[in-house]
Amino acid sequence: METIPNKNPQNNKTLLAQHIIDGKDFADSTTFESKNPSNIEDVVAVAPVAQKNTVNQALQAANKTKKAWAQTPAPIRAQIIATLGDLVKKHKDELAAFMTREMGKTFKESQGEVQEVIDTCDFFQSEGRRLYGQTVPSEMRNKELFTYRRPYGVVAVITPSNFPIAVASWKLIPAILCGNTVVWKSPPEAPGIAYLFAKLWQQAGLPSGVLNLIHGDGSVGATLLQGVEDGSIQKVTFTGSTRVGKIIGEICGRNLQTPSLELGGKNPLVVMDDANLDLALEGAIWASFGTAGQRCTSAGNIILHKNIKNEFTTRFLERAKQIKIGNPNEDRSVLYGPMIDEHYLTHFMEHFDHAKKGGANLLYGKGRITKDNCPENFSGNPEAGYFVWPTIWDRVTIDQWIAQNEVFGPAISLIEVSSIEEAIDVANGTPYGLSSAIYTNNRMHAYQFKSNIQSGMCSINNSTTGAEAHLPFGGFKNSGNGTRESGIWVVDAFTQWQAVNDELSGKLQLAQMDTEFVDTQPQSFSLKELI
Ligand code: UN1
Repeated sequence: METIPNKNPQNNKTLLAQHIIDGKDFADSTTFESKNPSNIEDVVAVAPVAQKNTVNQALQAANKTKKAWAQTPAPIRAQIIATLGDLVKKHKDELAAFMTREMGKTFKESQGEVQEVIDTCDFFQSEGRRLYGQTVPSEMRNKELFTYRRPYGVVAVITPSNFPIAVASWKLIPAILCGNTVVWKSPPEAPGIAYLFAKLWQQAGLPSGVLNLIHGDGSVGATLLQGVEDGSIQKVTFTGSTRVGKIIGEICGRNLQTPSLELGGKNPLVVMDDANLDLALEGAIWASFGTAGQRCTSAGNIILHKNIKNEFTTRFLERAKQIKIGNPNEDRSVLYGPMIDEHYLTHFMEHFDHAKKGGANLLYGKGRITKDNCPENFSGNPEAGYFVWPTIWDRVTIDQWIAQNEVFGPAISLIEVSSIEEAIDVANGTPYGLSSAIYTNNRMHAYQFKSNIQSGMCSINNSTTGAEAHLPFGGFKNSGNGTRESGIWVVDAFTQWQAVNDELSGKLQLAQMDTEFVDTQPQSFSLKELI
């Protein structure tokens, strides 16, 4: 692997993260830098921007390989996933440290993310020995019926930077295990870790052309999606914004394809007056501010029963003031690090105006952290990266801008309600439906919440974040299009059912017409005569 000298203070190297096409590193005329968001002088990786011709070469490699890969027995395909899991385990801490450096989440969270990849490998290495179909009885004699899961062909994978390898692994591992080949466009803020992950796939013995990696921004994604129009892509899987998800849905829809879309969220966290408040506070702080709010499962609205609203607000504010923010590469005790990239920072800063115009009251938060605008226990140099204050909006109502829009940063709104029924209505009052949570010690409240909340994932006495890798992940309403990732459910996204009938009778037996049904003509028969 090539690295280039870097002038950054820690003397870290800069990784040359090329595309990988048909098993070979592949350069391009234009490149871009992936910078450490905690210290933007540190260039973590330099990556090429895929030109149209490069995208086409990646699609050609995936198309050339798809027949041979689909014919490779599933247990053999799965063996590569098992080896990949071993390799990722072996390099867990190196990958985690690199991830923290490239996109800014804490080291502990980066380790957790790498573990999510390992868990996904664990699950799918054995799925290669199942991928069950069914044997189904025929209505004819000497005829057999079967169902098989067949791969689609070439899958385009477009992934986000906030979970640069975990979310990618939710897509790549099952897609490849199911016998598809892939063109993966990495997120522009994390091409380095994507390249390292793709290298581990190569090391695990994945044949050339099965996984092709290209880099670039949304315009490269748009170029890639032209493959849906020209027939060189049979499936698209995307995690990102609802806005882009709708565009992808249109492209796929007019070509009669169903993409897998995991989109935005404005996740509600309800605290009832019968909750354990200590537990609720801990969960609320983590859900709102952990990962600097940059999870699609992060909490957006905290919905508080009026009887505990004041106490909760006071204690929540106290806790928020104590949060340690800073450079996670140098200090492993920070709760959260920087915004992933400059445009995440810009987007975060823009939310203040919208929220104020929408009528929300700013209880806490002072925007970007600088030398002169810095929380007391900040760790590191605030001006070296993209750090922001935790932000709390109070006296919010569900119709306000701040309650309706995903900020994708450490900003939370507090909404007061008077009953469980109102809490559920308010929780359901946004266009999204990804994740949700309720803190209560009343089993009936928990039951009412889980039965009526319009969200794909629901926590009881737990944070909105932290889904386990073998449960279905995905949302209701504008958070997705009904597809699910992870566990056994994702197999439906990457295989299509084929029904086979095998006629052994040596005759043409016409279904429905030559079937030897028992004569069921109504007879003049009355039960009465027997009684
Ligand atoms: C995401 O933010 O896109 O459930 C994924 C969670 C993580 C995955 C989040 N396991 O918070």
